[in-house]
Amino acid sequence: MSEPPWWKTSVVYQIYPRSFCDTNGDGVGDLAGIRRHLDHLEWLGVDAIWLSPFYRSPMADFGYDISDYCDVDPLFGTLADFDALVEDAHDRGIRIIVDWVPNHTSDQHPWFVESRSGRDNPRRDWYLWRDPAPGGGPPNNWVAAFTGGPAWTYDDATGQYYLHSFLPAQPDLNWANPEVVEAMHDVLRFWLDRGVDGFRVDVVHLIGKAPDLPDDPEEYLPIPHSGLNHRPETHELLRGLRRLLDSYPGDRMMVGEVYLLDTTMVATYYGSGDELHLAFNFPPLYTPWDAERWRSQIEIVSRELDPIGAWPTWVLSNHDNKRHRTRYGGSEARARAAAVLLLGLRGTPFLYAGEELGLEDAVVPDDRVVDPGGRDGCRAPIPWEPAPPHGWAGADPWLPWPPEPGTRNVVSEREDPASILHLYRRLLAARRRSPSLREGDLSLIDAPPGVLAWRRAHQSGDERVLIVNFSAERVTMPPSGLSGLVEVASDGSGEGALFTGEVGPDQALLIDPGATAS
Ligand code: TEU
Ligand code: CA
Repeated sequence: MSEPPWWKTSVVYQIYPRSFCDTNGDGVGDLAGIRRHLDHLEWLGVDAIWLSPFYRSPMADFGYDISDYCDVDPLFGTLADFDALVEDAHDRGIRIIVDWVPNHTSDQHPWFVESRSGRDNPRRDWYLWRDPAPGGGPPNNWVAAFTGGPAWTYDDATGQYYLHSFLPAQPDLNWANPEVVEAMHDVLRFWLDRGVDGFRVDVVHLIGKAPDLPDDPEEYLPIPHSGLNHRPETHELLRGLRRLLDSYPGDRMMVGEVYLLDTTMVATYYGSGDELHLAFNFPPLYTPWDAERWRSQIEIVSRELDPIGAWPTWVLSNHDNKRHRTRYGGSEARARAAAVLLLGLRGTPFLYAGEELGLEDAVVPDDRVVDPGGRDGCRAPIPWEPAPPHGWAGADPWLPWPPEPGTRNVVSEREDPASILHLYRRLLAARRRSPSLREGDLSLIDAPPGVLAWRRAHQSGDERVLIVNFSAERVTMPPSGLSGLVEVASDGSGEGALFTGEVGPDQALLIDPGATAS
């Protein structure tokens, strides 16, 4: 029986570097701040870290607009800081996944500066330049994310438009040009040679484009750049990337951000085991706190992914969306139950830094809004200590603190065994103990309305049962002979005792059916 690859059994922790910890007093988190807090991540028990971009960038999209893929922005530190971080993380058994943004560069990237310098420039074709439509105006009807305006900007000097699926400061690369493919493969080699374990690949479904760039059908227009989606060209490019990763030793992986809100489409990006190792599947992230809606998401994922041998991923929060505690109405009890849900499902869970503290979004006053996409609230700084400046280096952080930093911070919650932070730690420890939680099958079991229950089973015989009460009522599970010990309870109550059959309002339980009271 062969061991599954690490990325199937890992819990991944996403760090947005700007918001994690500032060590030099400029109000922006840095690589040294991440390194300083590796002990927190080791204590928590995560297996891998995904770092959002720390590359050289003019920061029009806070690092998702890259002007040098192979260097660290001075705001975050140096390549030496990065190497030290990788080494320290690896010493603690924590893997490093870096963000890679293949669809677009910054307009300040030397490639684009050259490309726009003249129609005859050898790099002209590295980006997507087109003449105005007959009669003037943009070449097609595509709409850009964030602005909602045309995905094309006119360049006076050369009399053509360039394509940008996001901000005008983020021109799309032309992946139909083999020189672009080779240059971007070189970027991957640069980081693979530095020892990274994998890549989180930004909007990877957008890299292949229809050669004639046809208009989007009218019904797609409200969804930015949807007409570019789901191109056969992308799948061919992904197979090339996969071959590159597979040529390195040590199970290097890529998890793709396939921002298509349709699991059937997302599934195709796994190929036949020759494209993405993992793909984000966002419909669950956009599913409200509702048992029936979640049941349906779990069924869809099993139906679409299991038959093709694709391993699921689960995400409740990230740097692009309101934190799930905030989305689910703000109750900590629900955030706790959501932790049991996320860590009890079949697949690789992704935690977003701060969710282990039960953070809510910051309230960002109008005069402190900085993100063109309105995503500042979830990017609030992480409070490490009770007293201001909460373990940051002094200067006001670039965004306001999330609510209640004086109590909702790492030091205070570590001191309190009843905190949500300790709940996350117990759940991560339970996953490490249990092959069924890490890699077992999932089958839904009978539960009262408003409640989801499922069994995880591993070929070794190891089993766990999970029950999540989405409702505000106390419920009794059907008398199906379900017994065992409560291993983890979202509110901490009754852990180590026999399961009584009762589940409290907003409560979630992890039960070990094989265990008996000692
Ligand atoms: O996000 C892709 C994406 O589609 C989102 O921008 C989404 O439309 C929006 O956030 C919904 O609120 C990725 C990155 O995660 C994001 O941070 C970048 O801004 C974007 O790509 C461009 O690189
Ligand atoms: Ca700093």
